[in-house]
Amino acid sequence: MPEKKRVILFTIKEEQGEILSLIDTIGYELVKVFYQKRRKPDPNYFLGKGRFEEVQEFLGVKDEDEEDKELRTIVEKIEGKKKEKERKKRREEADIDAVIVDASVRPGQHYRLEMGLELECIDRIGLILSIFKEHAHTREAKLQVELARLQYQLPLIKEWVHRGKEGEKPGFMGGGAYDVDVYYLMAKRRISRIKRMFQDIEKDREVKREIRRKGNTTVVAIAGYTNAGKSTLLRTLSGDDNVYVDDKLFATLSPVTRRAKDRRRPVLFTDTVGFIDDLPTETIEAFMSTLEEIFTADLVLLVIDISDSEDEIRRKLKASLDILLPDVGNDRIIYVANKTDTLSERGKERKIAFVINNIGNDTIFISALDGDARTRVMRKIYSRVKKGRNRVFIKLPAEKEETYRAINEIKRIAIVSSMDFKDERLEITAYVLRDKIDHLEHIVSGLKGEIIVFPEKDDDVPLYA
Ligand SMILES: Nc1nc2c(ncn2[C@@H]2O[C@H](COP(=O)(O)OP(=O)(O)OP(=O)(O)O)[C@@H](O)[C@H]2O)c(=O)[nH]1
Ligand SMILES: [Mg+2]
Repeated sequence: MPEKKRVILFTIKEEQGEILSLIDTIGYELVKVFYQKRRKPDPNYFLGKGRFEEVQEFLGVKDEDEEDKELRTIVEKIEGKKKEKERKKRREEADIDAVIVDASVRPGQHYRLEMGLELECIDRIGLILSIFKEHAHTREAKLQVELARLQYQLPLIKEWVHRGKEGEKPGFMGGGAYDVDVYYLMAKRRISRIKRMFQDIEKDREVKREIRRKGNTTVVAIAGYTNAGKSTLLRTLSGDDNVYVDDKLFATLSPVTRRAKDRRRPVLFTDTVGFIDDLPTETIEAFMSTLEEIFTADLVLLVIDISDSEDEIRRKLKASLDILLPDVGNDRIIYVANKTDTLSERGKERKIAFVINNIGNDTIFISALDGDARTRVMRKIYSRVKKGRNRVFIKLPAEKEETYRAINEIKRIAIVSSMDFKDERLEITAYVLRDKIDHLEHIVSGLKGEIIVFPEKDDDVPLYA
């Protein structure tokens, strides 16, 4: 666990639930919230100058203007001493370690906040990255987080290099073990090294993906905003209670893959890192190899927490689609409205209507805690998988050895839904992609079997009886 910091919060957002959850997740103690209603943050101090001075007062830190003022008379000098004493007392009482800012803070602002408040300044992304760091357990996740942190720090370090104030920063880089410019160069070198390592990891993944495809397994990624219930859904779909679930943000960092509970069903589910608003592209890029799992999946379950307010649902959906849609066609997304169990009888109808109007009538409604979710999700997956596939009925001579070799081949190019022996014949029902029909017919005729290809039908009957 990181040290339990005592923090104050700067925000201009009325909605504070998410930042409070982030602070709670990392385990900091929130002492006071400084909220100011304004459209845009102040370019210098984030909050307006007046409000900022109030904070300095609260913290008992010196106001620079006052410091510069020359105290002339004896009375002024005594007053000044008294004030300084009071400040010191306030500073000790408040005992604050850091200021959290619920926004992305620019390097200049970051510098001014740290200097003006004599505190470490942690903005929204910095906070998210600290949580990532705590939750990163695999080697890959650790590298990803390190890369994201370094990329995030670079412009901030640059600001310090620029201002030439090494060693004065209260929190940054844990007290300045290195010269700022040396650190800057080291960070740059480390970034390129990690990027190179990722290229190797990515190659390895590609090979694994290729193997899965050859095995004709449907790969379904579970994506969605953080805390939407993705891992809970993976538990239900796979029947594996060891999948880690937690009411914290970013409980899952590295992808986790499990087979569908019913082993006859060739479906693999991959749970992925959650999305969140306002992540800068460099941070998202650091997690690209994780996101690749989503982008290359056959289908994506986009999990939406519908216990949230309508505004929150809209905001989170937009954040999710901003990441997904450039790389995943909408036809590959299955929208899953989760946590229906949290809705009251009265609220339910309204929420369902809202989801249907805003997300689409193809959305499935589930509670990931309920076993019924599995049937619903599976049904939907199969109806999507069948799109673009034709049902075929095949009869093969059962006694031939070649038949058994052919079965493997058929499984590679089609989804087999049933296989039975009847009158010395093997009867197979399968779903095959249109462009693979010729190949299948070729295999069957080679064995002197029979094949019937049914026209494609868009029904919702589960593939497996
Ligand atoms: N009531 C209710 N709670 C749920 C449901 N699904 C998930 N939860 C709870 O929501 C919280 C988050 O669940 P997770 O499955 O860890 O969510 P996640 O999307 O994997 O979250 P991250 O990995 O942190 O991004 C946990 O406390 C779950 O128990 C649901 O259908 N109903
Ligand atoms: Mg999770």
